[in-house]
Amino acid sequence: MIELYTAGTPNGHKISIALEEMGLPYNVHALDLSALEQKQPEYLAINPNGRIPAIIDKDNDDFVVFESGAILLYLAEKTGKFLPADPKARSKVIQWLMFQMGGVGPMMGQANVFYRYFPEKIPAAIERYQTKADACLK
Ligand SMILES: N[C@@H](CCC(=O)N[C@@H](CS)C(=O)NCC(=O)O)C(=O)O
Repeated sequence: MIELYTAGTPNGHKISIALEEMGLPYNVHALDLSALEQKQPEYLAINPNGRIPAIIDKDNDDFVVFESGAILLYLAEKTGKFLPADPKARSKVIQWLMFQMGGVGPMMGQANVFYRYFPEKIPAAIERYQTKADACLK
């Protein structure tokens, strides 16, 4: 059984979708990010970066994985799904994963923060990250 520590955000959804598509059973531990449950010592023992998502694989010596890209790779290796053995096909999957993890994800995250949550409205920051996120997707 996989224990999934998550919240209703894009990085959380990535892992829920993967677990569903792979047909793996899992228990959800929903963290309240606004209550900073992700920064509590019990959770930092699972993910020292204090962010969701993270998993514990109870069927593999309680192995812990954090970082959504690392979790996707781990689950793909575990199930033999979505990560081909052929080097070229495997490389293509990893290229798109790196594209999402290193480009689209962080830029959209910053765009969201500056557009929705940051206490001040800073037009230059909003413009910069919206443009960067858009550029990643064009
Ligand atoms: N690179 C990390 C990013 C994780 C991340 O930013 N998670 C957000 C939710 S999508 C979070 O936990 N935010 C709460 C916080 O930063 O305290 C991953 O891909 O897992």
